[in-house]
Amino acid sequence: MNRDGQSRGRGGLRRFAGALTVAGFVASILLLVSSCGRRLEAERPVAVVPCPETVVEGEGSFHLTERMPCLLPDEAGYEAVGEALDEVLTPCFQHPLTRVRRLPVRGGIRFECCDTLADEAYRLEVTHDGIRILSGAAAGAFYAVQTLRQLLPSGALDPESRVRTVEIPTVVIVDRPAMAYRGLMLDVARHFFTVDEVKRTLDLMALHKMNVFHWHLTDDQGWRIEIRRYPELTRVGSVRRRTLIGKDPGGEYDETCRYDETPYGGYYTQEQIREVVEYAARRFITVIPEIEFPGHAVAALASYPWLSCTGERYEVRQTWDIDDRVFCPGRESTFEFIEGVLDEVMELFPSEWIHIGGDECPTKMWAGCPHCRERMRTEEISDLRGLQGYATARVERFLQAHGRQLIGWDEILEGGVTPTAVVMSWRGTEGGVRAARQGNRVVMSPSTYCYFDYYQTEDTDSEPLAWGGFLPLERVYAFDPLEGLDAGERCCVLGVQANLWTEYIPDFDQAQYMLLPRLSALAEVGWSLDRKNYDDYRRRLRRLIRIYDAAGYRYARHGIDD
Ligand code: TNX
Repeated sequence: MNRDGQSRGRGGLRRFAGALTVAGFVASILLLVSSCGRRLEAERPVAVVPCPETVVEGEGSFHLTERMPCLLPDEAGYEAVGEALDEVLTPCFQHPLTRVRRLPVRGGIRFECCDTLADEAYRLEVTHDGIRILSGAAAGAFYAVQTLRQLLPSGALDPESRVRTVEIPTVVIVDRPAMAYRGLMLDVARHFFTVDEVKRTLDLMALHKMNVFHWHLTDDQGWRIEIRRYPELTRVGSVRRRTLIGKDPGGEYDETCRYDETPYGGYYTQEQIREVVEYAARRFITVIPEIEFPGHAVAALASYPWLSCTGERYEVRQTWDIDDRVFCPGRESTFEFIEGVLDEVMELFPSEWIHIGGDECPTKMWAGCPHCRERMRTEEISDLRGLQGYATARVERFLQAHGRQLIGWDEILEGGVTPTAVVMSWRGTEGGVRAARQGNRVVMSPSTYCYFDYYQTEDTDSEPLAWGGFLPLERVYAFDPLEGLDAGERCCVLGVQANLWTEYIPDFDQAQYMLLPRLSALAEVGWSLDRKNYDDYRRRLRRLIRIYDAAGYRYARHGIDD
């Protein structure tokens, strides 16, 4: 280049630059043509998160081309499987595969129902001749598609890729979840997330083969679900006048506390709720709504003052710690209210389970309330905590009369619960262990392993402000939800759940950062409990983040790089 350059005069340089432009033009045409016909090579070894039950790799690969067809059974739910496949392959081919009623001998993707597999189980066979997916029901096929997504070469994940052929390593994967309940809770009360953001959260869950979205819809700081019979809940209860800036000191507030003086609010209309439930169903995710009762109630009390013991007019809460102002279980009107709310909730959510919260409910207001005293007398309740047990049992009877089951945080155990209630254990696993011992069904969600509002690193100065705590990736991964239980009691543990409380998570960018990659570790606890291995997981995780990158998800690097 030097020698050529020296022999050139100014005209030569111009000619050279011109030639470069022409060469650049030709090169880009060539690149375009070649990328259209481009074949992306298979990447090995196969790396799937959460870890499949067995993976047997073959030699060579299957060349999936954009012209190959796909065959889906007519059984219920497979339409959604087809949509999921389209979502996975459209980025690379720019169009979905053609659906056919019969497949040629070679090539293409064939889905089949298989009676001997459980609903969520699947067998994915990639041979030189094609892809065959067997599953107990559509859910299993959906999970096979999520696995297939992770078998694609990196280039195929890029929505700009435009390729004709992708190589997929030949492999036989037999897979099924270790646990039936693989959940994520999102708190939309402390900070609100739009329908679109909620849908993106559901996408994240689907990628990780998670199947229960627990939607925390009400709390002291905001009521986020439209209830037609009680319009003030959203007119008044969905907006707080201002929000605390920085960390909540707890206890008394003084002039050192600063507030963002802009009103903050948001809620979902019933139509939007239906849209989310439908979107989740197409990803084989059940949505469990949570309506907090009898604590975490200030937004409801601000909307209808007659729901509290004193009838005072409150403001929607602007700070974060536990509040004494709770529903009055002494008054009949409180039960009429909660049943009216749950009537509409049950219409919107087909989920068998309805979450009624039950956590952190101080009894201070009840102590001085004549209605509560009267209730204790007539119901022969000896202590104030018994009032919560009474209120919970009443709501449970109401839900059961409508064919639903009550689920609540582990505090519901203190009031004495019926054997049919499902207990969500958050204060360690002890509540869950106790519940399982007495035969209640349990979801394990202890703060020590499942609270994704906690810091991911000890170097908190370099992190966005968080609740506190320390929950690194490795610790999430180490969680054993069955520890300390015998075989009989283990059957009561339905699964695990990650919780994203959002006091200090103001936007969806940060929500993703707190969720990822820890969600993948918890997904592996739920799906692959019997086959966990942290080093192997980290190797596979490094491949999974290609998908995070391609999808534009924001994620933390802690645990990935170090
Ligand atoms: C406890 S866990 C709560 C939430 C907070 C969370 C913060 C539970 C049932 N209640 O109200 O947001 O801690 O980590």
